[in-house]
Amino acid sequence: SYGPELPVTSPLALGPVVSPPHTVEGFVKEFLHELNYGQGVALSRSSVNDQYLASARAVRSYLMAQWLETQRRQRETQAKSVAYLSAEYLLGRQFDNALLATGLTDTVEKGLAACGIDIDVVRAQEIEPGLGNGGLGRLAACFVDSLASMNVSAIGYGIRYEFGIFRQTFVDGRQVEQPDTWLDLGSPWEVAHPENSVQVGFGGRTETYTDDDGVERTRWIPDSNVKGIPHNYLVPGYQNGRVNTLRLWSAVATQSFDLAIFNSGDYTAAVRAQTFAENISKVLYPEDSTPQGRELRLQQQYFFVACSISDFLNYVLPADFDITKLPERIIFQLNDTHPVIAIPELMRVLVDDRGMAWDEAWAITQQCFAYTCHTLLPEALEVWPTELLGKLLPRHLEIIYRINDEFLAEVRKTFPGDELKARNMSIIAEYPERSVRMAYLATVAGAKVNGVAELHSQLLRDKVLPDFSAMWPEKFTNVTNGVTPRRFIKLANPLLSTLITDTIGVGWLNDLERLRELEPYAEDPEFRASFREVKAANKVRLRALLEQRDGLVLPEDAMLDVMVKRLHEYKRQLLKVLHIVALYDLVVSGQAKIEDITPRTFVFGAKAAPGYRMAKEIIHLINRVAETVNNDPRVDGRLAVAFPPNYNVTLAETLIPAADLSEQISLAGKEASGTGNMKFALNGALTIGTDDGANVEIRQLVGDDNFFLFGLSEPQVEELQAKGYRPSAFYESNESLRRAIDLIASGAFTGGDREAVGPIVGDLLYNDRFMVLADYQSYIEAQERVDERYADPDAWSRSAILNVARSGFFSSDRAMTDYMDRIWHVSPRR
Ligand code: GL4
Repeated sequence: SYGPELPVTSPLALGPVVSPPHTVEGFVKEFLHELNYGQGVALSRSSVNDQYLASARAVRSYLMAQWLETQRRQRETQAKSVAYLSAEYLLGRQFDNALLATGLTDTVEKGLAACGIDIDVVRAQEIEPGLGNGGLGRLAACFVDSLASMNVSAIGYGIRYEFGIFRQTFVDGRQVEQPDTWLDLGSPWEVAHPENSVQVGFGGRTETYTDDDGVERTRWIPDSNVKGIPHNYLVPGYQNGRVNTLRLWSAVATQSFDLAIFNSGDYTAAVRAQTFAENISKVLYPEDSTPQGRELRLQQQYFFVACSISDFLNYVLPADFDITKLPERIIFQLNDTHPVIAIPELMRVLVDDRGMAWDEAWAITQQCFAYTCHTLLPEALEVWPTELLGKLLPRHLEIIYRINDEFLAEVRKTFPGDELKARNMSIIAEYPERSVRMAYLATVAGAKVNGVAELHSQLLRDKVLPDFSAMWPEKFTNVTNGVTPRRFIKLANPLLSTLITDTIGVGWLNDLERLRELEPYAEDPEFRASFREVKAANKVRLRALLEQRDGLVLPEDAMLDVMVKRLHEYKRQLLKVLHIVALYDLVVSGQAKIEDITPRTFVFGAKAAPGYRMAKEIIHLINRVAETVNNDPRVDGRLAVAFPPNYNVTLAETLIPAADLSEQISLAGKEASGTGNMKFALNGALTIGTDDGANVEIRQLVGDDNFFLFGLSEPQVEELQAKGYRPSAFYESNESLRRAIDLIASGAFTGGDREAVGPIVGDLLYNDRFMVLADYQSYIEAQERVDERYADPDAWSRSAILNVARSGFFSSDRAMTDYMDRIWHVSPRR
């Protein structure tokens, strides 16, 4: 099992493992030890990287004792645990988070200073582990943080991608992807345990045989195997002594597999086998919400869930555990459909490997899984062709068929004579090709199914899984997403955190509803002034960062209007572009005097999936608009557009606290929740947004006066769609919109090149799947209300403060409480 339990005869084992002393001297000693004996360098000769690695390892050593103790207690109590299964964890930098959790920030700063080292230089050396695409992966990271901070027994399982989300660069305004070599300079936060590797099979065939008791059984004979090596990441709770585990798997070739080929003399084939194995954890698929259905992706999914289930059953549970009691010890939470193949895998293990009867195994499996759906976009709902699945995982396909047969029998009993219903609900789709609907499989097997915001859960029930919710209404529930206040308030916004603590005292960081106590201060001129000072200082900090990071020089004293998220048509970055172009047009056509325009700096951050053509065109257009607007003397710097490349968690932590306005402008019904929207509100930005995802709940909580709502509602979207949506009608009838589109189409931003903008303009006018043009006028009017409010600094500050005070609900601690109550039925440890 994990953790070095020394033999009792060792003098070192006589006491529990203890942390180094929490003193500057204690840290310095540990740091120098790591530097000298870990890195093998003297302080005087050490590089910044040496110093970073040694600091990180020194800090990690403070967590180790708590980690070992957490596991010891867990073995002792055998409490029910949560296993979060997620193909993505977008962790962000670890160093400051570990310092915060251990309360060592000042100690380490002083200790490093005593060694002549600036902690900021060390901090900047860390490359964040970008093992996720966007919201879904970041949510997983927030959840594991909250579980540890709330003292819940939990383990995160995922994949240790050798290359995380690509590094985005711009060449002539176009996105160019670079590999994310995050492991190159060392990875001090992980502990690998190759000796605890797990073997995972692929391919081959199944056969039936009669066992010693005369029972007919099935076994799977894979034709290849790979080995999963666990890498433990420590997940510290916020100053509570608990350290949970995030276990990420990397794939390597198995020896037996190599040897057979080596012995046959085919050296190159042996190397190919090695490559096959290592490819599995090589790279994160860079698509958010639009999976490509590639074979390697299914291999990744099966690889990590098979490793994780084996790990839990064989290492985490005691050797003598009564497997029929499994639901008392574990709930596997499926983060979207990516890990859903875990369902037939657990069935296979129980029935084939452990000899359990099918019905009993199925009853257990149904209690051990719950499924979270994170998107409604039809193109994002994973389906796997049975041909592919059967080739890669023949036994699992058989199991899925049997699950489906028994399920359809139940459907026919529930809806007698309704064969169409049975066909619609079948886990197996017949068109356009025979395939497995992973969301249906998860719904059939899962104890609970949840969406990630009220509206989304409602639409999930009504639009995506209506027959299932009719059959099992009690299976469906909602848990609105949340974000960790440790990273996204305390670490990201230390000045605001200090102001809050000075005002309402300590304790709010793990009881975020306490931000309510700030409400009366929204009326206090002195507090408002302090609040504005914080915002101004955060803007200064952002300016410095963007100048140093990207050579971007932002104007001073402008409203900071921010849209950061993945580039996707449904999120409607184009609507934001149209607003900017319309303002620009007002100025350059002389319709408005530049002095009458509210100075605004627009900031974009967005990566496009490398194969998503339209998204990449939009990135190019944004960069071209930025170039034109920023360099036009008529604009005089009062409007500016900044698009720093490679938006990631680290940049978010500086960007969000500086924002005045948060752009959450997806077409209603398309953004499942959003979590950036929550981070902005908690950091005192006002939202301009549609009635979509968690925006709905943000608006309800902060109040209509403190939120700029615009656009069609979801039912109105449906209605317009049904009536037949003609974007060109909006173009023709709206002068400002027409001028903006014409200006883009004329090549004004692309050096006269009209072809460069052809695909975008054509799509807007003749397709516009996400109704940008339909919402344009409403958006512009909402932006005018933004300008009005901004012109009154006291009114603006009041609204911003109320956003902070009323957004405590969006702590991921609250989300975890909801999961515990509604889905997991576990409680925090004392
Ligand atoms: C997403 C949703 O698009 C996003 O709205 C949501 O906040 C997030 C976490 O629930 O999940 N779904 C996928 S796929 N990627 C996401 O970011």
